[in-house]
Amino acid sequence: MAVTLDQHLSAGGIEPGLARLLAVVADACADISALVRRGAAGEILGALESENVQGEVQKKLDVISNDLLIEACAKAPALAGMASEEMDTIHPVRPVSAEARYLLLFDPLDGSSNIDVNVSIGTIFSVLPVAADAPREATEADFLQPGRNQAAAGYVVYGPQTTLVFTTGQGVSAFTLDPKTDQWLQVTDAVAIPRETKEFAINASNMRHWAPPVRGYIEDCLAGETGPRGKNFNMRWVASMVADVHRIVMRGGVFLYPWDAREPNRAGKLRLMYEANPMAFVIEQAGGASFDGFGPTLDAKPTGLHQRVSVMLGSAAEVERLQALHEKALAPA
Ligand code: AHM
Ligand code: MG
Repeated sequence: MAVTLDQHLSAGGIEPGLARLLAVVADACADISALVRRGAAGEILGALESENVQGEVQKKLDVISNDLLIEACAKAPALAGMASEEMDTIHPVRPVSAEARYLLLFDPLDGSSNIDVNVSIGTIFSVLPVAADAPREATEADFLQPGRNQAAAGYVVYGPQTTLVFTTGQGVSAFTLDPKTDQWLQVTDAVAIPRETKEFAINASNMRHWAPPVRGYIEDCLAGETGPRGKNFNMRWVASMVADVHRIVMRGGVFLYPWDAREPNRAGKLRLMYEANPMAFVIEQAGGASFDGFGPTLDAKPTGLHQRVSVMLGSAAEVERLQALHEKALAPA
């Protein structure tokens, strides 16, 4: 018999307040999964077709998922506040106290441009600790902690199966949602990303805008077995970070959404606090690595809730190679 998420969370080893919070997040994601599937059956996609404005309906589902998470997670006694891709400012829940000692950040529906074409999408979440000498409301400054501080992080991919993957800093566990019983059943509690890979994920349509180290890295991969890498590479790009990262978590690979010259003042497309950091925590805990163009993603010092960042993560050997190429480019001639 497979271990259920409830059994896993109550087995000890995870602080009880955090365990309860993770259970609540998982329940909310099970509800989002049901909502996503109803969309595929016509209720949500139908509205999209009638309006013919993809952005509006995607936004509608983004907002519904956001509201669902906000309402469900507020019930977790250990939660002092939330922040989301869908909200400009933070959402305090209850005063920070010895009990209410966590903050939750999430992207409620990542890859939402894929909903109307029935391609995998997901939810990404990050849990940070917070403390106070006397009860007080959480502030935005409380959220601006390096990813290294995360108490837990993970994602749910709404694909052919709904799968939850998370870490509390003691390795990575994966659970699949059984649609017959609505229970999360453990797939593994020892996710391990192979160090070596022959697969990369990047939106190659941006190639002409990439910085030299990224361009050089991909050119070497594309050169195949007669090139400097001496092996042929495969490429995948789902355009849902959750789906691309999940593939890497399961079989290795490297994911890149780097800075590019389209908008030189923008650090990247993806967000540090609720996309890059939680994924970097999962990837590192599974034996992979993550790099933001300067150093490990988890060491970046955040300056804003919605700040963007360059993302390179996955199999350690590839991330180390990318880091070396960046260091070489910066080195004095
Ligand atoms: P979103 O949070 O608005 O859904 O955007 C993030 C998504 C990622 O899931 C994905 O990796 C990326 O955007 C795809 O971007 P592009 O369409 O430029 O390839
Ligand atoms: Mg997103």
